[in-house]
Amino acid sequence: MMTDKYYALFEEQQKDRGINIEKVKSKIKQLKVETPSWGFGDSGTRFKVFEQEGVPRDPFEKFEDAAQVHKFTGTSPSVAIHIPWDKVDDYKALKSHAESLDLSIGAVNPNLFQDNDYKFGSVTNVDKSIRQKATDHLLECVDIAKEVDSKIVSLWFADGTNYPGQADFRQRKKWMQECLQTMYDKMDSDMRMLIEYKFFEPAFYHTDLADWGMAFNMANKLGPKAEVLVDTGHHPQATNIEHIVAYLLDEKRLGGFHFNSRKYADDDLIVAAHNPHEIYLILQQIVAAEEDSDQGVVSTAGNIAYMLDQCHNVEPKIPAMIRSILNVQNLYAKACLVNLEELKEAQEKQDVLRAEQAVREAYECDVTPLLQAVREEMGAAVDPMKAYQESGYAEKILTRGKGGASW
Ligand code: PSV
Ligand code: MN
Ligand code: MN
Repeated sequence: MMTDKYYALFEEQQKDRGINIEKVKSKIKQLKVETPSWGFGDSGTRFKVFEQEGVPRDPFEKFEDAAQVHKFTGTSPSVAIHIPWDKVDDYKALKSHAESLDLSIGAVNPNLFQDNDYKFGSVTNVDKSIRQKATDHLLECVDIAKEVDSKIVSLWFADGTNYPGQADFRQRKKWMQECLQTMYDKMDSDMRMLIEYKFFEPAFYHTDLADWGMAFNMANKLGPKAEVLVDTGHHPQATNIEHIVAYLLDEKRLGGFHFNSRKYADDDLIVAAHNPHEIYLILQQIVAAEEDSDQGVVSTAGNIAYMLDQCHNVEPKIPAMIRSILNVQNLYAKACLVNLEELKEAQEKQDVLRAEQAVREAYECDVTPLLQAVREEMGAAVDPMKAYQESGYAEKILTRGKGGASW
């Protein structure tokens, strides 16, 4: 088989570079990336939601579509849910449905932004009864997580203001902490609260958790069950995200990722479509942390919840998810090919060019034969995109018609 010929050559080249290829293969097999239920439904911009044919009509069908992504990639065994978008009468039934499809329910995401009451904030609202309503929803999500055996509740807040003087920053900070503490106290000891930050939108003057430092500080104040979630689309242009990632790893407070790509703002596009090198450098920091001498850093890196947070507005959703998973896997594989000893040596000698070369060289490797071999060994499709496209599933779901679930 052609694949074998190319793989044999690849293996030889990597051995010559001092790479332990069996270790790399086992790391790639362990990489799992969660898909978001909302990425399978119809979505759009504030200008228009374009309805696609065959979109899932309820949470159960979203899981059926997500199962296709996992079936062909072998790399996305869990699905994040968003409440109330995925509200069902019987969460145990949703859990069994997921399991029957070889999936599990991943992070539970509360929604504190789509209710009229939240016009001026949720957990930061000046009105105590609205803060209480927001807290009750957070507690409801902890209960749902317990019911479906999910260990993660993932928080993103739209809270913020549009004008100077609109609200009291310090007061809002205290209210947010108070609400989150109530939620934190209700979580089991093995549960995790992931705190996401974003510097703008929908609020344009200030947001209450504007950056990683604020999320990190909040997590620290709450306790060890709280960690930071890095959404790759939530930074000002030119932010060095890999540095933030390394810092949070070292502080043992990096909980997870929302992967997506963007060109201008929080565009929620297919991860690595625009920024493959940025995602690579982030993953490279993680791979390096996996080899740290501090076991705390190693276990933080090993517990990262990798998730996609994307909306597919004009492209078909299932293949867009497959593409995204493959992109992350591809860049993670490249990151595993950095010769860390060589890099360390170059850093110690302050050899700038050799250090940069060590990081760049791995990025430039074509990992196609490696990934094909890994997929074959995992029992996944060697070419997941092609296999999905030939499976007939896309045609089958057209009977659902238009007007499926939307966010
Ligand atoms: C809004 O910015 C957002 O994209 C956040 O990234 C959340 O994680 C996501 O929506 C789901 O609520
Ligand atoms: Mn996000
Ligand atoms: Mn976002």
